[in-house]
Amino acid sequence: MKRILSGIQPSGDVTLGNYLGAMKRWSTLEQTKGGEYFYFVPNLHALTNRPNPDELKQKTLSAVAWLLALGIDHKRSHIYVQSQIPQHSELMWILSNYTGFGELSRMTQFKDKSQKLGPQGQVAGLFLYPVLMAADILLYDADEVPVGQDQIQHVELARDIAERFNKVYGPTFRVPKATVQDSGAKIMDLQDPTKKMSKSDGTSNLGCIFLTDSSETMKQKIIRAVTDSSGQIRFRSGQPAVSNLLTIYSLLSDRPIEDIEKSYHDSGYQDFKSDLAELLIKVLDPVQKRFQEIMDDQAELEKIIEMGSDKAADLADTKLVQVKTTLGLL
Ligand code: AQP
Repeated sequence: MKRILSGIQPSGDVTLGNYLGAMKRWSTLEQTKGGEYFYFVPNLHALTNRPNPDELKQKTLSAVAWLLALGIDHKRSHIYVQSQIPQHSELMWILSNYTGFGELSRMTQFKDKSQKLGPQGQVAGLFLYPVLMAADILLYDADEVPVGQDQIQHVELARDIAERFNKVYGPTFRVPKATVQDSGAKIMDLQDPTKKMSKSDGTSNLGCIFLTDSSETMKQKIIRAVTDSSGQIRFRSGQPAVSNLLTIYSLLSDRPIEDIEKSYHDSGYQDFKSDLAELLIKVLDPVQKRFQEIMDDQAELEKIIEMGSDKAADLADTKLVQVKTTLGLL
């Protein structure tokens, strides 16, 4: 049976980019494809930012709650939290010996974040992040990893590591493949459409819509989103801001972009944005309500996490024992 695995980091509040670029598809996959599904919260990855402990705990619980609120069924998918399964870290150490320093230095996300954070933020964890991600994937023998565009390179590294290991020791890991959707794999910042919408940019960033934003805040962010100078509602490479808004509209409404372009052929940006804001609020309102209900019953939420983590830990343990035996580790 095909195994599908993906995760959402608790490095900030979940964004519209996370939702439209990756998470929306996860629940659809669960419903339409025959397979085994693994959705987890990689909270160890979030340590690269040295988060406040209370906030990290809260964001981890919220991330699981969003997975559930967005329609992932904990009875059909394994939902778990990375730090509860120590095998992730142990496999990471093993795999780090099959990963080149040069390979890690070339990771775009490492380069971008290093630049953004400056020397103080350039911790070894940031450098090794893709190896931990490879362990997250290879530990469960995932075949497919549905991600946004920014994570393709990391999944490809996991693939290279698996192939390298298998070549030396014989078939040990399934070789994973990143899958991305045709449209919306990179939702851009509403204030700077040359930049990816990112949760770690912080809640004060007007260019990033968080799923926790109030209807009024969402509306303001859409209305104040930058546009292009042509005044036309067209999807074109020279119009990154409007193209991004059209992509968001299309994903929220499940309508093709050309269809939306036709509907707004004679309209101005103001009408288009106002309709987009209304659509966004309509789509997210029921999800926000479900999220709140889940968060209000923390005992139940923790029970779901415990159950999911227990099951995932069994699978992880079997795999790690296999790897350790292969390597001659007692
Ligand atoms: N802007 C985006 N457009 C499309 N997809 C996106 N993803 C993230 N941002 C966008 C996808 O969402 C999934 C979960 O992301 P993650 O938690 O693994 O972290 P990330 O990729 O590093 O995304 P962020 O939100 O920008 O987090 P920070 O700020 O901490 O780096 C992934 O599949 C990702 O591709």
